[in-house]
Amino acid sequence: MEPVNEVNYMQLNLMKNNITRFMLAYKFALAEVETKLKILEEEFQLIHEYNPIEHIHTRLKSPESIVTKAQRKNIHFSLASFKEHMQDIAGVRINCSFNSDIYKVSDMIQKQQDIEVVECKDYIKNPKPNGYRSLHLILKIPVFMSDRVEKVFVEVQIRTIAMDFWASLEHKIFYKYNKAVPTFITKELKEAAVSANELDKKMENLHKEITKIKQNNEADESFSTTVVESSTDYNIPLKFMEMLLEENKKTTVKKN
Ligand code: 0O2
Repeated sequence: MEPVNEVNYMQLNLMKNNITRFMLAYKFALAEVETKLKILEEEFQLIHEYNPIEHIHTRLKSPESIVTKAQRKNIHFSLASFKEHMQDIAGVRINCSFNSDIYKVSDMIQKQQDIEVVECKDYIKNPKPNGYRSLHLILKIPVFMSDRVEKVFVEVQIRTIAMDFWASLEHKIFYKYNKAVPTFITKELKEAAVSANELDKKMENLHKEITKIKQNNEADESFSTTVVESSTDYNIPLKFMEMLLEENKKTTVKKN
């Protein structure tokens, strides 16, 4: 009996090591994507004085969820098969403030040369029948380890805060609910998704208007000059100075 137990123990240890190495590749891929996003965030902020990313959330699918999904999708039970057929073991969710930010962030990710974009599903242009809206990217990321380079899938979901609010609650409401959902509930849920979309549009319009106003103010301020008169500072905007120059020109012409 002794040797058999020993073999079982060794086999168990080997299996444990294999699972740990398998999961580590995804953990490292997530860390790589997170670092890439942080770099983009910081650089974009520096150049444009604006950050299109509100929040980044990463998650590693648990071994239990991997097994459940494999059973649900009829995926062969082996690590190699999970690696080939499961694209969301590593998942990143990016929340953006506005719709246009989603595409900016997606473009920045897709332009990275070491990232292979396997698939792009645009559920914003083509929402799911239940109202779900989000941009999904399936990426392949090279993970450099001590003895090998492994390319692993990472699923990136990019959406606005309003889309995320809807999706998180929808997920919570229907999680593990496999029975038929009453029609009035699906109808109301879809209406809620439409409202979230309206809110997104409204907030983005407000953002555009304020940006325009800010830019005009900045233009005025950047060319303004300060005049000190009787120890009081006056900020003279560019338009005011142009007007004075114009008046000055006219009076000079008249005199001549
Ligand atoms: P979980 O628990 O979030 O991981 P796949 O199931 O990934 O093999 P599919 O369904 O074609 O293939 O992929 P899709 O449509 O891109 O969906 C992948 C993930 O997007 C889901 O993962 C959800 O996280 C999210 N998602 C898709 N549709 C909906 C939806 O209607 N409502 C909500 N709340 N989330 C959605 P999982 O594994 O289904 O779930």
